[in-house]
Amino acid sequence: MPLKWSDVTPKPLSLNRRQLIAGAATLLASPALARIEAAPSKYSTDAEPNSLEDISTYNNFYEFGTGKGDPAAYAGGLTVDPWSVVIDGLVDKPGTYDLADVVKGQPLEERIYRFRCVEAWSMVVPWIGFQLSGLLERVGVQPGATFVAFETLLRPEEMPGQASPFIDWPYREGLRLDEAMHPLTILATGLYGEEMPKQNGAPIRLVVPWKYGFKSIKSIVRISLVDKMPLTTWNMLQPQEYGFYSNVNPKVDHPRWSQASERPLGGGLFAGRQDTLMFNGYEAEVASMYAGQDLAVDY
Ligand SMILES: Nc1nc2c(c(=O)[nH]1)N[C@H]1C(S)=C(S)[C@@H](COP(=O)(O)O)O[C@H]1N2
Ligand SMILES: [Mo]
Repeated sequence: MPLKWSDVTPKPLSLNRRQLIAGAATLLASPALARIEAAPSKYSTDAEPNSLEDISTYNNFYEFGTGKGDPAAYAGGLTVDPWSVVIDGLVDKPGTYDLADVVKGQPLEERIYRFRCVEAWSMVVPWIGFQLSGLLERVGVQPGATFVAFETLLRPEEMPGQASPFIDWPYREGLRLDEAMHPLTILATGLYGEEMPKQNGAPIRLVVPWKYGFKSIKSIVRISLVDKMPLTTWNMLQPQEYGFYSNVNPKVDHPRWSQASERPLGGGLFAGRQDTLMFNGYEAEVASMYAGQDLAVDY
């Protein structure tokens, strides 16, 4: 019987949740992006989730700066309602969809996933979301499509980090179609039973738990079905360091550091490192997709 988030919620959460709700002026007017009663999923890990404090104050979201505290400090000014997502390319029903329309009819679940950043820290997050496959089926993927490309919002007025030319904005990511259709791949609209904190990628972000964190693109405004491997932000910046696949793999080191172990966040001063698991612990579910590929080459 998997633990529910409410059973394991650490103390500091109650305060933070109240602050979040108080700050979420859009909560009442917007569609039900997160529900406390979202069904728990059989895909959840039984690891104990990190606190909301950890999850929402130590972030990578370069649109708001490169410091781990920058997203929590500066994402508050991001307008997430109204929000629309362009779905285009090789689909039967291309269009500009209102967020409510993207979410409509997709069964929201709570999915507790371990999240492993390429920088060798990890945390466990109780996401609220739905399978990307459900949305792709609804818009109708055409036979020629082989990859899915994603883009984040480009809005320098609200995203101060976009003033930096270091990244060729907007942030982009991609998945092979079979990866996108995998039941572990979700679009998340919340966490800890509430709407997504802006610093975590409100109002809708990808979560791909067997890949390094940077594949899980935040604040998505475009999903394109394409027939070629798309450009991705970190691969464009440092192709020798960040490949297209970026599957969590303790046996394939980053050129500048080992990927064999990780530091779980929030474990306190005396928490040790732990071994990183192949595919971040999701090997039984996903390894077959890479049969016949050399994962040291396709990193
Ligand atoms: N648009 C966008 N998405 C992004 C990033 C980013 O800088 N911009 N950072 C990525 C990286 S490196 C990580 S580790 C995760 C962090 O997600 P979290 O802050 O919710 O833990 O988001 C990923 N998605
Ligand atoms: Mo990351």
